[in-house]
Amino acid sequence: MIGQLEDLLTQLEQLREQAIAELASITTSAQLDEWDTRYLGRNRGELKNLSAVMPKLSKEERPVVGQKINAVKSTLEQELKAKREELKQREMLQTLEQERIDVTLPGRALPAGHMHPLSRTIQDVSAIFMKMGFQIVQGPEIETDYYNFQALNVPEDHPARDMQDTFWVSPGEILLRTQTSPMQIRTMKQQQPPVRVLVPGKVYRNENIDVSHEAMFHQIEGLLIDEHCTMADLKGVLERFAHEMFGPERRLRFRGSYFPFTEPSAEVDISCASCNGTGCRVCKYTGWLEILGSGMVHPKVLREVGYDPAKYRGFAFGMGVERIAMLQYNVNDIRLFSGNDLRFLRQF
Ligand code: 2NL
Repeated sequence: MIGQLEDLLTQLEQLREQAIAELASITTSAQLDEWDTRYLGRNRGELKNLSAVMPKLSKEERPVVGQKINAVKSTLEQELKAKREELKQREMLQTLEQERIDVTLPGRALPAGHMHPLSRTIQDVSAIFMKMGFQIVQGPEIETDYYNFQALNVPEDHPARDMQDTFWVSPGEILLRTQTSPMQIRTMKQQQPPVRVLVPGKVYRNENIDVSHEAMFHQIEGLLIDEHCTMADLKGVLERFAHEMFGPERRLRFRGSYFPFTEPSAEVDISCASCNGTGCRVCKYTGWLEILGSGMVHPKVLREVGYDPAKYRGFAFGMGVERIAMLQYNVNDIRLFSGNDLRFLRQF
């Protein structure tokens, strides 16, 4: 029996040496897992196999072999733990090496977009009037007949009220606003004078589409109400606007006109920038370009919003944003603004 015992102890010692020798050549976690199963595996591990003889040993032999098994097991477990740590460090270094980035490389530029030309024009016009104390307000595009027509003194038989010219949501009642003035009516009903507002926004008219007409376009309307407001104030404000917008050398011309909501009314032209007023193709040989419509707010409109026409006066004006942008950027077809052709848009 003694011979057998020594044999067993030698086998255990050899197992230890073999396992440690193999460990040295292991380079991956997967190989290490295999090693773990082969030597320390609870099911068919080499150490477990050698332990199987234990029940056959004598009472005296058992603790000797048991101690040796425990010693080998504990050594191998320690070695395993150390190797795991070593591999982890090595794999980390490898990852760091592989995923190395050059932080000094130039970045990839994201393609930057820019503002739509109509938004630019709205912003330019708004900035000029804001400097003169106007507040920018916006309102609903779906309106009632009352705010769009009745409150603005547009008579029952006015061509604008024709069922053909307006987009009705429910005929005679709800509509797509044909101008931004309904928002000015709402503003006046909400506050007492003085009022200085500028209302940019989309408006809708049932037009035959051509180079200068679209069914949806943009308008900017302005309104000022105060005591002692005269036509001279209207002219001064609009001249200041035209000079800031189109240049100080532009001259202005006020032509008598008619709108139901203003009295008197005037259309405003600026001298043509292409020919300086001498006549060319741009101004159709007139020397002048129409930029907006304007007038003194009709007393009926003032009374309708609850203002006393004997105490308060006001002026109002309206301009088509597309028309202004066409003059500003020399564009010859209104449809380009809503066409979203990038070859057009990228020019701005
Ligand atoms: C044009 C003419 C205009 C107005 C709009 C207005 C608004 C109120 C009262 C009185 Cl609340 N008037 N707006 C006045 C005159 C002309 O627009 O040709 N627009 C493109």
